[in-house]
Parts: sequence; C-alpha cells; structure tokens
Amino acid sequence: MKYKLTIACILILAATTAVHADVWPTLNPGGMKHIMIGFENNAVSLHLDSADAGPLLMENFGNTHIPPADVLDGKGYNDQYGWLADGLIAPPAGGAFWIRSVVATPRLEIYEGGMRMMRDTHTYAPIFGTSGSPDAWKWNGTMTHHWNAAVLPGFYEATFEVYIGDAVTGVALPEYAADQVTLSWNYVPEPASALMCVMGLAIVVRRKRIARA
Ligand SMILES: [Cu+2]
Repeated sequence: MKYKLTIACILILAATTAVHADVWPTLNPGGMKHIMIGFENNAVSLHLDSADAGPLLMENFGNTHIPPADVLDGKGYNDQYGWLADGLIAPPAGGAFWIRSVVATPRLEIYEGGMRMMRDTHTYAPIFGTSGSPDAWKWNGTMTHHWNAAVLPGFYEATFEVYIGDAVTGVALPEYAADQVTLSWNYVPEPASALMCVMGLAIVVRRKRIARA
C-alpha cells in the first residue's frame, strides 16, 4: 500500500510539475512597481512609486517558454519592477542614462525585458553581470521591466546605480550626480503538490491505525 502510494505521489508530482510547452513568461500578479528616474540640476534621483518596497515574490509557473524566453525555464522569476521616467527627462548631449549593478546576491539572474505587455518583443539577453554580461545597461528612457530570476529558492537583492554616462561607452560623466536603489525578491517554491502527498500518506497511516484499533 505504502509502495503504491509512493508511486502515486511520484506520478502526482510529475503531473503537477508537468510543463506547458512554449508560452511567453507569466506576468507576476500584484501589479507593476516602478523605480522612478528623475534628472534635474545635473543630478539623477530615484524613488519607488510603491509603498511596498519588497521583497517581491519570484514564482516558477511550471512552464517552458518560447525562445529566447526559455532562459527562464525551470526558474523562479519576477518582472514587477520597472524603470520609468519621472516626468519629461532627457540626458545631456552625448550622454545617456545607464543603470549598473553595484552589488547583488550571487546567482541572481537578470534578463532584458521591456514593456510588460510586449513580452514577445523582449530580447531576454543576460544583463547586469548575468552569464558574464557587462554590469552596466543603457536605458533608452521607456518603461522597462526586466526579468529577475533564480534557480535556487532564497532571498535575493541587488543595488543598482543610475548615472549619466557616455552614450557609446557608458563611462560615467563626472559632472553629473548618480543615485542608487536596492531591490529585493524572495523565491519560495510552490509547496502545494508536495504537501498533498504528505497529507495523503498521513491519511493512509491514520486509517490503518483506526482499522487496527
Ligand atoms: Cu511598468
């Protein structure tokens, strides 16, 4: 009986983690959280538009994704944070807004996103040091929601600096002040299917005990 149930549990786990092939990544519920980027008097300023400062939930929805979004396969991820202009801002001539990862939890992965509803247009290219990519990423001024992901459950955070850099090389232009923001995520894997198996075993053991009594 126990043996049969174990087999059943393995089958249940396999079924509940079975993948839906080739979809675009799922938008995490809970809405967008923007890092508002201001630029005034030669200084960049950052603030969150949400009182909820995180950590946000990374989720593994159990899907496989259409390439190039398949970099997210088998991972927890979250795309709620987005970089957004705070009003009408423009970089100085020859300069651009750059965002660089100052420090981050090891094994945090970040892939290039874009407008949230246009998932099929994102490059999903590794950025901010992921897979050996450069630490700095050039922001073009439009709302951009990157894909923040992890293979292993846990707490992740990253500190970013937004600065004015050379439009081509990204080298910081010292006459402009930069600002920093720290974002965080929690990856807690979905326990429902595993829990169902444990409960199923407990019920069987209890029934056996009752039958013996
Ligand atoms: Cu947004």
